[in-house]
Amino acid sequence: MVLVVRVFLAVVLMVMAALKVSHAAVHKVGDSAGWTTIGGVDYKKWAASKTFHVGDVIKFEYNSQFHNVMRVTHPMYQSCNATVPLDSYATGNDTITITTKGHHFFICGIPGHCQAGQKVDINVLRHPSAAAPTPALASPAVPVAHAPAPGPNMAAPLKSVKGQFVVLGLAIATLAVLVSGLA
Ligand SMILES: [Cu+2]
Repeated sequence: MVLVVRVFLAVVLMVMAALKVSHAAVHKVGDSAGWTTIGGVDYKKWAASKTFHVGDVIKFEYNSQFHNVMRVTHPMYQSCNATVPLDSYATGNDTITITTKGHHFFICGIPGHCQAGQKVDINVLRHPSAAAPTPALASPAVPVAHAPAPGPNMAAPLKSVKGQFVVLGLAIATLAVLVSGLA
C-alpha cells in the first residue's frame, strides 16, 4: 500500500512538473526594448524568433503615458485601425495569457504608432503535449485530442489544457481505485 501510494505520488509529481514546464513560457514583446516606437523594433522578426503555445503569457511593457495595447482583427491589424478593438490594455505592464491557437493581433492604439511599426502578430501553435499524453497513464478509452480542420481563431479553446486535465483526472481516479481496493 505504501509502495503504491509512493509510485502514485511520483507519477502525479511528474505530471505536475510537465504541466509547469509546458505552460510557464512568458514572452516579453520586443525583449529588452519592450513595446515602443523607439529604435525601430521589428516585431515581425521578434515574433518569428519565438514559438508560442496555448497557455503561454504575452507580456507588454511600455510607458503607459505614450502607448497602449489593443487586440484587433486581422484586417484592423493590416490597416492599423484601432477604433473598435477586441480588447484593450493600458497599464504599461500587461500580461495576456493566450488561450487559443491561431493568430493574435496586437497594435498600439496611439495615432501613428501602429503605422510606425508598433504592431505584432502572435501565431500560436497547438501545444505538442496535447498529441502525446504521458504513456504510463494513457489508456485506449481516452480519445487522443486531435484537431479537426483548422477553424477560426477562437474555435478551439484550451484543447491541450483539457488533454492534460484528462491525464491528471486519470491519475486521481487510479489512486481512488487503489485506495478503495487496498484499504
Ligand atoms: Cu504606441
